[in-house]
Amino acid sequence: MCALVRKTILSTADIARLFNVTETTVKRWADEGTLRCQKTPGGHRKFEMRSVVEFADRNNFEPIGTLAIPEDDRLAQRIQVAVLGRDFSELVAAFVEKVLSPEGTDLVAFLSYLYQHHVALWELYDLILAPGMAEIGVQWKRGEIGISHEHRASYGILDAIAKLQAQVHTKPPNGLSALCACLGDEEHEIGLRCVSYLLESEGWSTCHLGAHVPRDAMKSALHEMRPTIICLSATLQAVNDHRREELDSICTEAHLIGARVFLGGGGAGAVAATAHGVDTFCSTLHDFVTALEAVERELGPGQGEEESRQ
Ligand code: B12
Repeated sequence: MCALVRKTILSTADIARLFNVTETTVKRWADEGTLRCQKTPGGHRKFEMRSVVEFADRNNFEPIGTLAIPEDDRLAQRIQVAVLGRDFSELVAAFVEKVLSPEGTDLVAFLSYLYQHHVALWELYDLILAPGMAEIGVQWKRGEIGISHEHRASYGILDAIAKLQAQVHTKPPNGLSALCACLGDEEHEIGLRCVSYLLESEGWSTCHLGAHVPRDAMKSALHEMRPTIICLSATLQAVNDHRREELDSICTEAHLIGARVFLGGGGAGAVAATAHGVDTFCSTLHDFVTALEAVERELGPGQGEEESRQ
């Protein structure tokens, strides 16, 4: 088993290193009950990563130290150095290695480690998952890996980001909502999943419809939910009449109920050239976060207070 998996359960020394405090302080936190722990039969305190994250959030503590990784784990050491230097190309290489490893079991621990060490959610998605999967696509095209590897990687990632989400810090609900779906016959759904999870972490409520949503189902979901925005993901660059017509009809329907349409993904640029109803194009989640902040400023919970002050 890889060291990063073992580190999901942390020791007193790990926590002390992580928050740059003494072990006595950590023991006090644990004994006071502010930091949840379990005791081994030998009396040693053990901490679950999740409790540590909750504790850090609750108390506004920045994990400024790093977790120790046993020296015999070459990949783990590379990751630790890369995280410290924010060397994303090295992290992408480590990600690809992990995703393609036959065990493939420690992806959650890897992502969780990065998240704990100040790699923001959008950075994880934009700067690691997207280029990592593009690299996997290249390896597949060159015949270096088989289709089973690509499928295993896709489902491994979907599973890992779902599990990571349980550890992600979520802002308080902002009263805004988003409907997320892939455009047309698009099967590439990982990017859309990233979009939904990011929205949730930003305090939005989401309805994730995924891929292959029949047009009628989309329409009824729109009317039922009346979301603030609709997020559509397009990866394929092909722009055919069917795709264009589908996009136009979603935009018309969305505007009828006052929802704004966001379109993103690798194929969004190609679709953009012919789409007229799309309100916002975002090729990255970094841009998406900025666009969401603008919507929140305009329609979010603080908006009324702002107006009454003026
Ligand atoms: C995994 C994969 C698959 C998997 C998808 C599994 C799944 N459950 O999603 C499977 C095997 C099903 C698949 C099928 C196909 N694939 Co494919 N696939 C890929 C691969 C390797 C990775 C895509 C991925 O998941 N990336 C990870 C995510 C995180 O990145 P992302 O999608 O870019 O999303 C990011 C941004 O774009 C953005 N984003 C995405 N959506 C949105 C939406 C909004 C609103 C916002 C704000 C942002 C946003 O946020 C994300 C984070 O940065 C790519 C290679 C590549 N270069 O991307 C090929 C690739 C996309 N596939 C390709 C092709 C051709 C196909 C097939 C046609 C193959 C075939 N002959 O059957 C089919 C198409 C099926 C269909 N109808 O859609 C081509 C597309 C070529 C093109 N330009 O049109 C690529 C580029 C491979 C290549 N180089 O040829 N594929």
